[in-house]
Amino acid sequence: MKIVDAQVIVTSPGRNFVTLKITTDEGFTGLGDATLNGRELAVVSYLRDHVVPLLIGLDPHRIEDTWQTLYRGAYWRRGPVTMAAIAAVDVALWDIKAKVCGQPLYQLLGGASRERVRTYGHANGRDIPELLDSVRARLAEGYKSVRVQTGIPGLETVYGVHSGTAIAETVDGQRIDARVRPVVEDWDTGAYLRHLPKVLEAVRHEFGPDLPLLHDAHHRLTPQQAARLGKTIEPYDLFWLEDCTPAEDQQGLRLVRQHTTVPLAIGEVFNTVFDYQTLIDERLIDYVRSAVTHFGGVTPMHKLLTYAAGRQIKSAIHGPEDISPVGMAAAIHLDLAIHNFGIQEYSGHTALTNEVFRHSYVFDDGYLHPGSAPGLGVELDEELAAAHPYQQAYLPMNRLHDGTLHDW
Ligand code: GCO
Ligand code: MG
Repeated sequence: MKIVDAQVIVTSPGRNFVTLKITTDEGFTGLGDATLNGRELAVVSYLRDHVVPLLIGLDPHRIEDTWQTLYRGAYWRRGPVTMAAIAAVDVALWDIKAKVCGQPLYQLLGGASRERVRTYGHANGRDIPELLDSVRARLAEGYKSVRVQTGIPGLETVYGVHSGTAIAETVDGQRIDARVRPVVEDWDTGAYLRHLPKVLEAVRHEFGPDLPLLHDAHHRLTPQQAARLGKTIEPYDLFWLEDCTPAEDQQGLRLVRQHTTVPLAIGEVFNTVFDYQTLIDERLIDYVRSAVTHFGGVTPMHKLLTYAAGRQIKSAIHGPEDISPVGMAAAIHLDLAIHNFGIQEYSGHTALTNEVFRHSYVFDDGYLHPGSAPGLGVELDEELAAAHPYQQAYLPMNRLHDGTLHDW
């Protein structure tokens, strides 16, 4: 079998998604998610200009060799743009292979290790009462585990509790991309460290000790601050504290680990196993958080999770809304198959996104299942995708009161 075509499709049914569609001479097609939030078109160019020409004529069954060709063959390695592009190819080839076998992808990854995939959802509130309402809403949707984020007194807009990505405005049907600028949020670490324990106390008081609670610090603390926070919030029994420090500082986690038993999750900005080496070898984290789509695909994620399993570290594949249903499907197949599964982040997508990307995976009573369709189980409606073209968009940024740029 040969690859005869590879198209990069950009669509914005509410937010931007980049999809690679590979077609073979026998009529099989495979999809891969190449979305990199806020830097989408860099991946589009990487694929169209540098990767697609190399794919034409290759045997789609040679997934490992194609992966190595794209990773080692470029000489320049790693980085989010490169690894998002390679991931899209890898996932599309797995989709094709599984379709050729007539099996859902998880069957090729060893088959199901569980009946269903547990998830956590996001609860956000500008203040504590609003957060409690949001937790109630997630529980009513079926979620059994909830990530809690709130506003902080004295700060206008904070991660998790804002209007989100800045998107191009439309005036009289014309997009005015040039005016798009990142939303700037504000930050005060002291206020956060004082406020978060009160938030967790209120949530525990309202919902009792059994509800698994998660919290994302989004890279904002120094190791010393994270160590102090970990100690303070131990009584509230978090399922995990996520990205407590800037993730690329692997050694920083040693200090955090020495001072607190709060479980730690890290890795959504990582692209390769090398970003995890110290963290896994020294057991400095409990959950690996990479997205299949930013980590080079199913092939390296499977290797990473096997490596992590040797240190009793579990999976927690990144699954916010900026991972398309194609990327979500890849994650859910892996979740079902691997032994050291931890939890799957799942925010769902808008109805329109689910129309553009029709998928076999289902969310039911707080659990996901990939379904039984061959391959990933996702079909792209290209006409509907084309009706919702790319919109320039940026992730927010974050500044202290004096104007200093802080980690977002
Ligand atoms: C998460 C993440 C996201 C990221 C987003 C950036 O834990 O889900 O932190 O909310 O901020 O994916 O594009
Ligand atoms: Mg996060």
